[in-house]
This record gives sequence, structure tokens and C-alpha cells, in this order.
Amino acid sequence: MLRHFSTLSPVVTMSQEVPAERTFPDGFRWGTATAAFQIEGAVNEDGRGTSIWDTFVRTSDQMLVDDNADVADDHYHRYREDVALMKSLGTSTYRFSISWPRIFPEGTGQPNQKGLDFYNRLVDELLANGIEPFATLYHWDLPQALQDRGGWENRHTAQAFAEYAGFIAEHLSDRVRHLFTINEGSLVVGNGYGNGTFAPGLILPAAQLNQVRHHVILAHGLAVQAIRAGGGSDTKVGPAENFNVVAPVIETPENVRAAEVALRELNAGYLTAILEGAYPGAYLEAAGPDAPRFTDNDMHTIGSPVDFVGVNIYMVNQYVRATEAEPGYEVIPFSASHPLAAIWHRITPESLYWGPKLLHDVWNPQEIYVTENGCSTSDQVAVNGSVNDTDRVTFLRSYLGQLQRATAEGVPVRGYFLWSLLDNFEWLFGYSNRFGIHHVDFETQKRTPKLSASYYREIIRRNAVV
Ligand code: PNW
Repeated sequence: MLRHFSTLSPVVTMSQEVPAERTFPDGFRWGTATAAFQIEGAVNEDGRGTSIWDTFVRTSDQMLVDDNADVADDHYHRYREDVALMKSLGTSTYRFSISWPRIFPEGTGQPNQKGLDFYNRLVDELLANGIEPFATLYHWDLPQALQDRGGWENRHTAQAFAEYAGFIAEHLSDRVRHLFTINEGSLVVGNGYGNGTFAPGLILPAAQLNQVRHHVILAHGLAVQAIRAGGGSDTKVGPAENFNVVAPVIETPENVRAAEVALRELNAGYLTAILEGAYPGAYLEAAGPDAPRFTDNDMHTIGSPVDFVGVNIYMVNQYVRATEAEPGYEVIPFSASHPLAAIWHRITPESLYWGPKLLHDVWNPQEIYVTENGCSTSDQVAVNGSVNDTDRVTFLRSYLGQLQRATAEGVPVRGYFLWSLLDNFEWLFGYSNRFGIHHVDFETQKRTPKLSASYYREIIRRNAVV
């Protein structure tokens, strides 16, 4: 009889707001994310130097649209309005990036006080509204002056980055406690120097490409050290990497084990090197004579302990299953592609479970942040001005349900930054790809919350997937 009653108990809990099993841990940080070049505009204001993306959007035949980021979201002037949008969402955190050429217009040397002042104003405005700032130091806008000296092909750029990172730690870490070094080193290298689709648009042979990759992760490690030296004792630092998210195609113990093996190997030159302080033997063997040149001290620097791992997760990059033969896993090719507005994007909600879960299983970081997740959809503005982006709501509901599973299983994910607060300059796609939960009319700069903004507000309010 008692048992019979207890099976009925869910009926009683229906009066509660949300079933307990859908909630996130107490203190979970909800935020949005942006990047300087994509939203700030004001490219010639207050002494900002030129970045490689200013050059690229004007000169590259890789651009898919004839747009530039000279004005973008005009966030440089409208940051107060944008902070008010965050406040209205109820977010407790915000991830933005600092434009290196605003701080060091020539990459190194004389800092530009007016550039720093902008970030002082932004940080103060965030804090005044109860929003904790998380700052990324490098979101792809390398000072052109450094590119003129070889960019990331030149080992000196890693040193210049560390000086800039140390400067930011000295001047902002009294209020900015969380710093991310490099956003998506894998795309900086792969797209910037491998296939030429991102600035600076180079296509290098393997040996040089591997050396560029080494310099980028070395820059990360040197920056971690410079931040420890220049920042406050409570300053926390880590990468924000777009790693290869591996998932077992069917969840069996063998396939999960295979996915762990694959995760280390498929991220060899980035997260694996950073979190282990060494390149896996298989990576160096596969590169053979094209392997990067490095010292033991380099690897020690690259492996500098981080406080957290930030990961941008948009999708599963490789589904795998176990094999008898070496290396113990097999990558399953994708079937048909998916109908999101960003052509590279596949709807794979379980990436938000397997990404953090396997990261935790393999490297056991103390804290994980999902530094980006989101999608672009074809957002039509209705006659009454509303944007009913039900595709994005569905996307978020399914992805966040998977993230919730990870936290419920004890994976130490501490926060989630939705990409993006606003529609913005989406690189090669210019303004034609809209990732925002606020619609932006780029003629008038009017911001309009989309349906997804209401949805996100509700998730934050309940700290649960609704
Ligand atoms: C990230 N892919 O880029 C960047 O960090 C953001 O600046 C960007 O706006 C956002 O995601 C949306 O694209 C990516 O091909 C670009 O897998 C391409 C891929 C992933 C992330």
C-alpha cells in the first residue's frame, strides 16, 4: 500500500516549479558571450591600432559578403545599453574580449590609455549592475603591426602576447577575476594559417603550420605565467578552446573508452599539450620531419597549471566507436548535414554532455566553463517587431538538457556563456549570420529581444532547463 502511494508521489511534486532533476547546481553562472571585433565598431577611435581582421575583411577573397566591422554593433558607444540587456536577462556573468590593438596599437611598446579606459568603463558598468566580468585576451584581432613581422609564425608574437596579458592583469585584475587567454587556438591556426579562410589568410605547409601551432600554445602558457605574476592572488586563468568534441556514437562502455582515447589524440596539438604539458608521442610520430621545434622549457610553459578549462561547444566533431585494431577507435562519418544558418553547424545536443564529461574523465580539471554555445537561425522580424526564433529555443532546450545531465553527474561545469548576447559581425558571413538572442537592426542599431531571450531569462530564473 505504501509502495503504491510512493509511485503516485510525482503527482504531488507537480505543484513544485521544476522537477529537481532538471536543475543546475547552486551558484551555477549564467552568462552571454561576445568578442571585441564582432561588436565594438569604433575601429578608428581613441587610438586603436589596425588589426589583421580590419585588413582581411577589405582584402580577402574568402569573405562571403561585402561587410566590414567598422561599426558592427557600435558597442563601443552603446555598452551601457548592452549591459542593461544583460541585466534584464538576469545573467550573473558576461564574457567579452579585449581588443589587443586598442591596448597596444603597435602590438608592443607604448600602451594606449584611452583603449584601457574603455574596458575600465565597461567593467565598472558590469559590476555596478551585479554582473561578473570574464575577459578573453585574444579573440583573433592580432595587431597588424605584429602580422607585419610574421604574426604567429614569429615566436616573438608569443612573447608580445604575454606582455599584453601581464599588462591587462596588472590593470584590470582588481575587478576582473577570470581571464581567458586565447579563444579557439585551433581556428587561429587551422583557418588563419592552414586553409587561409581566416585572417591572415595563409596556407602554410605542414612544418610551418605545426610551428605556428606551437607558438600559439606557447603564447597561452607564457600568458598564464604573466597573469600569475601581474595579477592579484585571486585571479583565475585558463584557455577558451574550440576543441574537437568526441562522442560515442552509441553509449556503451567500450565506445566511451574509445572516445576518451580519441579525445586525447584528436586534440593533441592544443588541449592535450596544454593540459599534459607534452605533445602525445603519436602526434610527433605522425608529423615526422614536420614536427614542431621546441624545448623542454617550452613544454613546461605550455603546461603551466590553469585554474579552469573554458571550452566553446557547438557540436560533436567526431562520433566514434571502439575497434579491436589500433588506435582503438574509429571515426564514424556524418550522414546528411543539418539545416542551421551557419553551414558548418550540425545539431548535436549531446555535445554539451560528452564534451564536458570526457574532458573531466580524461584530464580532471578543477573547473570547466562552457565559454560559447549557441546557433544562428533565420530570424525573421514579424510585422509587429517580434522575433520568434523557435529554432533557437529548441536548440537551447535540447543542448542545455544535456549540459544539465553532465552537472547532475558531478562534472564540474561552473558556468555557461551563450553565444551571443547580440547579432554581430560573424566573420566571413558578416551580418548575414545571426547568432544573437537580441536582434540587431544594423541600420538603426535597435536591439530587440528575441523569443530566445525570454526563454533564457526563464532558465536563469529557475536555474533549470524549462
Ligand atoms: C566561434 N566551426 O567560431 C567564435 O569563437 C565566435 O567568434 C563565432 O562568432 C562563433 O563561434 C560562431 O561561429 C567558430 O566551423 C567558427 O566549427 C567556426 C566553427 C566553430 C566556431
